[in-house]
Amino acid sequence: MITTKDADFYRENGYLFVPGIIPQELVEALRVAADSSIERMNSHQLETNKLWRGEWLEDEDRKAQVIDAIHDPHFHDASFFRLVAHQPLIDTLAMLIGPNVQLHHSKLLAKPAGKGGGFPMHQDYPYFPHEKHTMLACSVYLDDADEENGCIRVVPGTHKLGPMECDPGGFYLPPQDYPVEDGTPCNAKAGDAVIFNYLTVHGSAPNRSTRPRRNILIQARDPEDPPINEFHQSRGQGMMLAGYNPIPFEARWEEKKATAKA
Ligand SMILES: O=C(O)CCC(=O)C(=O)O
Repeated sequence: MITTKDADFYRENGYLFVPGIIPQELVEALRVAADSSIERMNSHQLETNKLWRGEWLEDEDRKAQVIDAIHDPHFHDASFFRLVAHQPLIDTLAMLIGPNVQLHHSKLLAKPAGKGGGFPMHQDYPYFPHEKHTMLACSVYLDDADEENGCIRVVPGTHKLGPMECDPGGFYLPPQDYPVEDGTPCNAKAGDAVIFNYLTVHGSAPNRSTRPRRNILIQARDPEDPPINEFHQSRGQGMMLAGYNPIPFEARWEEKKATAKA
């Protein structure tokens, strides 16, 4: 469980490192679930390589690099559901968001050894903008992560800058102004988490090691922080992780129907 001092650190810096939040037994089950879920997708001819598009990469690297990703893996394997329902993790999110915590989506990422791609520096805000900026990502590591295998890097305090202008090529910051190497590396052990606000600038380098780097991102918000657009829809979106939803979904639907008719 984090302390109020940790929560103050998050509010000041836009990120927080939380050691040992996931027990090793669950981490091991998640590693198996990660690899088998990716294999199952591929065996159904479903592409899992979701390396980011845009001109931030040389063509040669784009061909060589891979980032396997599965959105909402809790629909693929029950171990992922155990993760989003893990009480110490939920308690931690409630310390940062408030007593009511709502799931937006989750995502499994796997950077394979030697060829795992990176992420250019970016804010998550453009993908799912909300009015009050309560949205955060809780990145849980399934492998030890360091600079060699492409741990996440953050730019502390950038959540206070508000939404920033993106590169015309995509929802990332101009790579010449925001090189990944300038971010603060968040080295972590398997079972640790790195939490960051969706306005905090972050990214990661490719995996140049002989070890995989797998993690799961859980994106959550205060249910009273409405989305600005409906761009990002996800299965399971809106599930309550802590507390209750003061605005029932049905009320939003009715509101939408009334707006559409007017
Ligand atoms: O886990 C990482 O290396 C970065 C992931 C990320 O930035 C994202 O999915 O938006």
